[in-house]
Amino acid sequence: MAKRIAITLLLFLGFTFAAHAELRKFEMTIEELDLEVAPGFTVSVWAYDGQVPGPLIHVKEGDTVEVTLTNNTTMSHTIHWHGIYQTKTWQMDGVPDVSQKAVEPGDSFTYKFVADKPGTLFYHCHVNTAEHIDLRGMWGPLIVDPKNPTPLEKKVTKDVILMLSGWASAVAKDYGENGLPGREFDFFSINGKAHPHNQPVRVKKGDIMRLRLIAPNIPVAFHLHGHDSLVTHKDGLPLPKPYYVDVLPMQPGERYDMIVEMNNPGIWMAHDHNEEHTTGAGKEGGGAMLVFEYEGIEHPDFYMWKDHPYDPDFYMTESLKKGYGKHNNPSFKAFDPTEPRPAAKQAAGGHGH
Ligand SMILES: [Cu+2]
Repeated sequence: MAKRIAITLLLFLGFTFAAHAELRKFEMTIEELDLEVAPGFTVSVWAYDGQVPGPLIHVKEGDTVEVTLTNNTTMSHTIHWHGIYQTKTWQMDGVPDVSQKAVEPGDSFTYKFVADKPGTLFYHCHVNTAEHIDLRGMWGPLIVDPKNPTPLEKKVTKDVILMLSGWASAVAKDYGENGLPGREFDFFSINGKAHPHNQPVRVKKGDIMRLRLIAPNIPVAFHLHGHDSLVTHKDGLPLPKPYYVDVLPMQPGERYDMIVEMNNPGIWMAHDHNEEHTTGAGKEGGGAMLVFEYEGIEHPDFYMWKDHPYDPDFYMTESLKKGYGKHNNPSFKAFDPTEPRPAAKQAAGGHGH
């Protein structure tokens, strides 16, 4: 009798858990394409789903994630799910010759694991990382919503993902050999585009904005003008004592969540305070920078983005609202250099400032 009750209880618990956790099944490819980081500067990339950053993967803590990766490039690759514990699934950790054989050109591999760590995670290739991460844009965001969000997280009205990275123009077109010798970062970007080729973030007074900062390959000193930011999470984990900053130092691979009360209407710069990261080919005014524009503030004539066409999903804000799934983003599309550029792509890339 006791045994039967125990089994019934186990079945009930199992059902209850299953009712909340879902299987999230995706297909993903890797494509050999060119990415326009800045006008006139393109990089040969291995792009997850043909885009840099790779597609947003947004799931809930406890979900099972199944991704079938197909390698359409000339080199071998993997996906490492950075931050996931992979309890009893270490073979899904994406490290070539350690947890799996790399996925060869033309081959596929299916990753399946439980999203057992909540927060701002990311994924990246783990083959020859000094080239595949550093030079070829093989990274994308993995956002795992916690089962139990903090009270502050529940107040967020505007969610923004910023992936800050460097690029090496000297070896931009040379696949192989990890870009050595000659790899030196001289272009910098947020979400794959150098300022002012990227986008502003539009906010309104009263917004509670969360910045999810991800630094795939450069150290960062992120500075938002006019506001203090409350650092709430480090590498996905809630901090026991959140703290305020106006400059946030980060090392490659790190993620931080900052929550900012948007209480100071204006047009505000935000940038990497490593000054070389605000340059492109040695010229200042480019790189890992962006602007936060408050609704209702008139744009002065001198404002560089006065008539900038606005893309509300450039920082994945709209995609994050769409619910769980894999979200591709046309703004991050890389292109086939042997084919004519589609007109839409040229229009999106050709805005003035
Ligand atoms: Cu790779």
